[in-house]
Amino acid sequence: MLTNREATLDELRAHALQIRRNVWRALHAAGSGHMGGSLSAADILAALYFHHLRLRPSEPDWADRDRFILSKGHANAALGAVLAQAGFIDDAVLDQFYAYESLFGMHPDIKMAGVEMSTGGLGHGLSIGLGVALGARLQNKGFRTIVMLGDGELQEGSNWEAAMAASHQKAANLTAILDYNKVQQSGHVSEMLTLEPAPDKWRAFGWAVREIDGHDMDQIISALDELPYVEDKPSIIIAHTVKGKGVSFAEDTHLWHNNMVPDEVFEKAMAELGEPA
Ligand SMILES: Cc1ncc(C[n+]2csc(CCOP(=O)(O)OP(=O)(O)O)c2C)c(N)n1
Repeated sequence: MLTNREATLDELRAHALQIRRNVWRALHAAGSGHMGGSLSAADILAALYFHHLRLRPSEPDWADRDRFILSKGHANAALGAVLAQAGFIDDAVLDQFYAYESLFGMHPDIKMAGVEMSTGGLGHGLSIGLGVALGARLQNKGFRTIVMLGDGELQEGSNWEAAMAASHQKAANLTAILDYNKVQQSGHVSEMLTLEPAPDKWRAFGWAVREIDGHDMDQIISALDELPYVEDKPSIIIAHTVKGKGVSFAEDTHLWHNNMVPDEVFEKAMAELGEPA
């Protein structure tokens, strides 16, 4: 089983750094891609795949595995990176990002080992995750379902239908993680269509809410370990993050939501990130 509850915080931080490096590697190979939302999610993905999720990389379809759905599918470079680091796919696949006939595309493809759901059209992951969680209940299975959402993505009304239905169903085996990086494709969420007061909205929809710094590994681990927060409610971790985290020119701006990656940009990004210790 993959879950390694013995991984130290420093080891998890090193995994997160490696995810960020592999995101840039994949995007550089393709020439472009979504860096901002991939980098903001890296610490959470490291904690999920190297601490929390019960998975078997050699048996990706293991019936009792936990399910992780990347609803903000445009961050697939980060998902591919962590799947390679965890051993679901070959490391060499990272150099095939967005290549013709590659399963590692701009958005997740369910045909790739470790990918639970093809996503990319925003606003569907939470409904799908609720269905999976209810399926687990019907089958008396103990696996958990976790869905990662983007803040811009929450402008899709389907999320709120799923949120309502999940609390009505008392789906405590469903967790949402909001990668709350405050920036969407064309600007800051607060200027485009604010989500605030985000925690109050989720509470009003019947969810148990925890707010954390989504780059603080200690806080991420505690938030995951303490799930579910209330016995008969779905939980949401509102993770405050920085879009483009780790590379100064890409931080907190929509300009690096999705961009070209010529050699000089790649080299600058890798130099800023540095090598894992
Ligand atoms: C239904 C739908 N509309 C539009 C898009 C194009 N799109 C891709 S990413 C994105 C912005 C998403 O913003 P956010 O959820 O904040 O993502 P993050 O900042 O975490 O990358 C948009 C509009 C899409 N993928 N799906």
